[in-house]
Amino acid sequence: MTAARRFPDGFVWGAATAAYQVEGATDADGRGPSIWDTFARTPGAVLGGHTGDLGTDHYRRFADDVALMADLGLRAYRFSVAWPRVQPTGRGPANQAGLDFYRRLADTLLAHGIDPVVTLYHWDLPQPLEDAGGWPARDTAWRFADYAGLVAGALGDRVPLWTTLNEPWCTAYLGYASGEHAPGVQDPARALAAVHTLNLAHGLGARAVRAAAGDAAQVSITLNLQVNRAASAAPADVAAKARLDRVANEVFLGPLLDGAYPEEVVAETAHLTDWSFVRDGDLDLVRTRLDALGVNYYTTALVAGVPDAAGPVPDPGGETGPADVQAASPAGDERPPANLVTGVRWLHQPGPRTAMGWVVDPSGLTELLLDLHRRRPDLPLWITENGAAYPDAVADDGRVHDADRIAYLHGHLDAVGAALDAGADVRGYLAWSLMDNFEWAYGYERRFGIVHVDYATLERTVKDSGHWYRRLATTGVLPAPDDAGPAADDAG
Ligand code: GBH
Repeated sequence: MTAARRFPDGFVWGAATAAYQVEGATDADGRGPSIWDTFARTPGAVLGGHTGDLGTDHYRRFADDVALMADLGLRAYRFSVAWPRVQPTGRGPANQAGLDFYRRLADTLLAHGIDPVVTLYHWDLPQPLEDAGGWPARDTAWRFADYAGLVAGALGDRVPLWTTLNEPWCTAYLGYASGEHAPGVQDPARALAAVHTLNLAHGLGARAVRAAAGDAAQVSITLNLQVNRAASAAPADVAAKARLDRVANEVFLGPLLDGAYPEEVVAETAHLTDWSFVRDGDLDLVRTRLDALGVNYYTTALVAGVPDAAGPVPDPGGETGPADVQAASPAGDERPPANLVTGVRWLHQPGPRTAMGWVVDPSGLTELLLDLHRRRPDLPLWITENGAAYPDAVADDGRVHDADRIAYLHGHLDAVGAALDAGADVRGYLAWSLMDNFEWAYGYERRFGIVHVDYATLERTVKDSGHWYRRLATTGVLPAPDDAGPAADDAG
């Protein structure tokens, strides 16, 4: 038996949620409508016609939920602030009742020794701002900065780590290109304009947070960086991976870290847009001190080139990928919205999958963390989301035996440990999710929680993975996957 993996002292263990996925109470205390309220009501948009109207009722049950977090030994809770609670129309003065909720939540967390990690935007744009053009419209970046300043003014003394945006890739590409997410637009040119507005919003929002909360405020952004792998060393496959990396990852990392968009991406998306939405001085607005980078990680992708679609791509070696990865992808493999990148084919990856159809591949997490560390050795990294959906159910013994989730978490935490061993500066790990919740286009049909929610009664039941995670959080030592020991946890 190998020695158990011990995480560094001070490594922060926590869990994450997002406002629209858990809060419910969508009409309470002056909240305005968001694009997700509208989208969820669009027939066919969300599996089962589900909405976030009730969520997990976290808005009303937050005190019990915080007590549960404390019982799980968590030291950080990543939640998002619903913009339409703070500014019901997306502009103008703050709705005090909306801010008060987050102040109560933050105070309750702090009273339990749990740090609030606040995400300012996790996809719930006020509907009136969408009506005014949404994320493709430049003005939305300045609206976001105003909103960020209001929240930071109210919570600045209580929040050790701010995140401006959660996964702008999803906002831009799922919201405005594929239309799988709110507002359900299918227009890749507008999606690329949204990318730029989101980058501006980050830069302006980070400055607004520091202006309101003090320059010492720690500000981050959370990205879902794709780990794309080329199917072979053939130039066509390597080039396809590079094109995909640029349009998915570098359009965010480039401006944020290096103050520039990757040059090639303009030519590679010339069939969609001329990028005239980038104006002189914009990149200076985007780039600002980044105190940490949030990494959300779920899976990897395997890609090959399609020479015809991208024009003639020389392939001197004539090498192709192994036969077993040439089969067509089944649904569930990582796929960008149509049209954004040409000449890329997604290949089927063998191996276990979660209920989302995403292949389980922890090695990509080590790789990603080390790539980021090498690129910016001084930039602290946080895992702001990692986790898996499985078809959980409460068993006859009253427990949820989610051994598959424990195995997923164990593998990925071991991968984080490997990155730490190799020098990556990872400060904390926030499991997605604290509890089952509204999984966007999949409604309540996919469960990511380490705590089970019975949607008929809203009763919370700590899953075996939650008990296992408590052992990790309270000892800092990675337990074996079969060491869930609820009995031991109950005793301790
Ligand atoms: C995160 O997004 C969100 O931040 C969170 O709110 C959400 O509940 C959680 O993850 C679970 O979904 O191209 O369909 O084959 C997830 C971002 C982007 C990760 C797409 C997986 C590949 C899936 N996802 N990606 S697909």
